[in-house]
Amino acid sequence: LSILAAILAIGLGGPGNDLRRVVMSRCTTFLEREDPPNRRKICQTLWDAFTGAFVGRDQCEVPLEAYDQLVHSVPQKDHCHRTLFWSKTKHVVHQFTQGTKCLVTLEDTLLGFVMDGLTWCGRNGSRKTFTTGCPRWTQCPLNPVRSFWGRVSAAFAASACGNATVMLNGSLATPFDPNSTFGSIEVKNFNSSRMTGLAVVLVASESDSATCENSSLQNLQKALDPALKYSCKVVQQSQIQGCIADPPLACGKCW
Ligand code: N1C
Repeated sequence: LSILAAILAIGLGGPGNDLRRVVMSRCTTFLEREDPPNRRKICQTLWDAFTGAFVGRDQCEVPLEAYDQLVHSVPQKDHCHRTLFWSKTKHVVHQFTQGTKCLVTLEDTLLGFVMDGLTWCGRNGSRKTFTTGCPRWTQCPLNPVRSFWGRVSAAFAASACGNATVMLNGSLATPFDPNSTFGSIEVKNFNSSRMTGLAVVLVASESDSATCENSSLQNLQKALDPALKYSCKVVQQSQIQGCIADPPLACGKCW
């Protein structure tokens, strides 16, 4: 059996095999923590649904719906009152969620965890997966990576319930960018019968004059269903770092 496996590995060698290895190993690592008995089966299903979305397709013609099956094929948990969205604050956000375990971002769920930082695409008429020579984010709108994040972000936002949080970058002139994934996809997929409110944490550094009166935040407020309770608070980056270094016993006591 191992000889057969070796021959198969050589036969399937080259681009794509690495991607499969990374995806499968991240998937099993993630599920180890949650420990469902059938994780190999779940990860194989994930890989099949994932590659089904883009293999054999032109690398600029992968619609968001191509990932519908992937989104529906993996188990999803509810994170009431714990959902954390972000835009242009990725680094501090993930330091925070990993350090405190208080809130949950898309990268703390199976699909986000597995695909974070990866690049992939297919080619017309090829059964292979590629990780180089793929379009960049802005090169064409319907590229496989961008469509993936669009589709899973929509699902993540639609599943949010209770009071959700978003960390925005207070050092920018426009902390709420309507063209970002958060602004163009997540906000539009909030379900106000599941969600009760959105708490904006405007992450500021000492040198900037971030305020909740920023006009882009007024636009965010206008874009929300009036049924959602909106709040905003400026929080210094140093305070978040302090919280990561010394997590409070009760989540929610960081700011
Ligand atoms: O465009 P953005 O931010 O507003 O997207 C962030 C928003 C988050 O709330 C996430 O739920 O959308 C979701 N999301 C990811 O989880 C994610 N992980 C990695 C969106 N994009 C994600 N990436 C990569 O970050 C993606 O490849 C793209 O290049 C950036 C978008 O980050 P942004 O502009 O700071």
